[in-house]
Amino acid sequence: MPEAVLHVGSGKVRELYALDAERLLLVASDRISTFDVVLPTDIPDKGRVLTGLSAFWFARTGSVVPNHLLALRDDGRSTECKRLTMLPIECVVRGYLSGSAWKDYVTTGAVCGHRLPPNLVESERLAEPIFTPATKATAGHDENIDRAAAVELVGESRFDEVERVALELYELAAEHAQARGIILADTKLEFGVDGDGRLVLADEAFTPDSSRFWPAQDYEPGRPQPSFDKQYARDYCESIGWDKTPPGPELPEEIVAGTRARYVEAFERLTEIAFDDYLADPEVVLR
Ligand code: Q0Z
Repeated sequence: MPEAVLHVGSGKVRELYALDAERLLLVASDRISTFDVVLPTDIPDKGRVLTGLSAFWFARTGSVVPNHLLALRDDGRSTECKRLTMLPIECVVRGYLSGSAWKDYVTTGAVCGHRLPPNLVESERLAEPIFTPATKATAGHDENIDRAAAVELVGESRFDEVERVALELYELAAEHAQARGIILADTKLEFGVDGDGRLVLADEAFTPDSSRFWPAQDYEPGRPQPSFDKQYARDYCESIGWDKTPPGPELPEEIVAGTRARYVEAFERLTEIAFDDYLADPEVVLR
């Protein structure tokens, strides 16, 4: 637990605290959610893997856009962040047709106003990545919105800026991941604005909780893809006939170990840093 600080928010698997007027502390837990339900069993070090990956990406994208990272704490799961005014949209970039985009495409032939070619199949790679913003739902799921709706929320010039920056960040990360056997199918980025009106990348970036990570060797368009990190847990939950309503099932130890190993494998493949080296000194991801 952090020092005496105000708890200012909870995500499903993360907590946010106020350090002072300018700084927040973002703490990633070891909780895992699947089928939108947080399971009662933790995955040891999951929060450290996600925190380390996010910091790794912040350190490598600073030339594209500034980010909120101020410091990485020794526990490996807490980051001190610059406090921003967050934009009221989720900035999603998709290189592959999956999830809600696949559903929208089947129904309408378009995703967030991007009309796509006919006869695409589920999980197909898109000719060009697309920016597909969504509203931030306080309850239930985010809703995909088109350019006009997003411009209503952030203004035209800010929209054009976040679209350009989000696409550039995705291309950089997806190319890095592809070269290491991981398809970054899509990603959700969050941006804020600092006191000088500058756009700043915030929250977490290019983690398996904010992105779809697919093992490249198993990629086969025309069906949903296995998740790099959560597939063992999902398969287990389905194998026991869980109806996907809360509470979720406890995970047996072999499923926990297999899932932890996949998170660590994603970290090591993407960063080329041994996870034990990260545990010994989290700042290795910043160098
Ligand atoms: C992020 C969230 C939660 C984790 C607010 N740098 C920032 N400045 C201002 N606000 C935020 C950030 Cl990151 C901010 N969230 C989402 C909630 C745990 C992230 F409970 N909310």
